[in-house]
Amino acid sequence: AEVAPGAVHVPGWLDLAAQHRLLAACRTWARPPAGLRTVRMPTGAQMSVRTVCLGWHWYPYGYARTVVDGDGAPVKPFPEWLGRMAAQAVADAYGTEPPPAVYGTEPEPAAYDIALVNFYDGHAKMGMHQDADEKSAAPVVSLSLGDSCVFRFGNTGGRNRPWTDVELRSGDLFVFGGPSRLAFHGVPRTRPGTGPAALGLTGRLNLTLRVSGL
Ligand code: MD3
Ligand code: FE
Repeated sequence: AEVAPGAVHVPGWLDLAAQHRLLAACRTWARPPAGLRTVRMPTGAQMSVRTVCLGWHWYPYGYARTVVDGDGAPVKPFPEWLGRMAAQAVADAYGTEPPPAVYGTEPEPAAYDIALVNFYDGHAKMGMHQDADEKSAAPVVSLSLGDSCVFRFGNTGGRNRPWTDVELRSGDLFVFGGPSRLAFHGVPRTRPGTGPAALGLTGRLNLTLRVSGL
């Protein structure tokens, strides 16, 4: 379903076996060095979500090759299979339509080279923000595992209304390209205990796959 121009939700894109494989990979990436960490904003506030990065390390606000705001270790590599998954996700979301025009130009096909894996416990949330630290307009690919959440998709003008609330469930794909690439968005709450019991995950994981343009 196209929620806004260039913002396409594909419920159940990953079957349970694929969710299991992706979760197993996330568990290995979460281990130190350069593992799961709590991000501290320049204001001093800590994010309630915990994050691990692949390919490039995101910190507020930029990308680095080492965990500059943590243990200093080199960021883990971005695996080729994850890049193929991102390209397939974009193709499946947009179908045979040409990719949406971005800021008045066509996006150049670029290789996905960043993953941000966010872990939400039952209390975690993410405030309304824009993802503007990438130097590429390529679509962002989002994959959800575990508990459902309320995903809030806003507008490009600011963090306030109008917005659309969408339920994201385990296995869902969401692709944000074209005019949606710079929309404000957030996660006001998760729904503890709603994930597939067979997955064996307490909480929620979200992977975003991105093109750094670096
Ligand atoms: C719209 N993650 O990592 S996924 C983030 O569920 C982030 O962890 C949320 O926002 C999460 O930055 C939301 C959906 C999402 C991700 C990236 C986007 C929506 C987006 C980038 C641009 C526009
Ligand atoms: Fe975001």
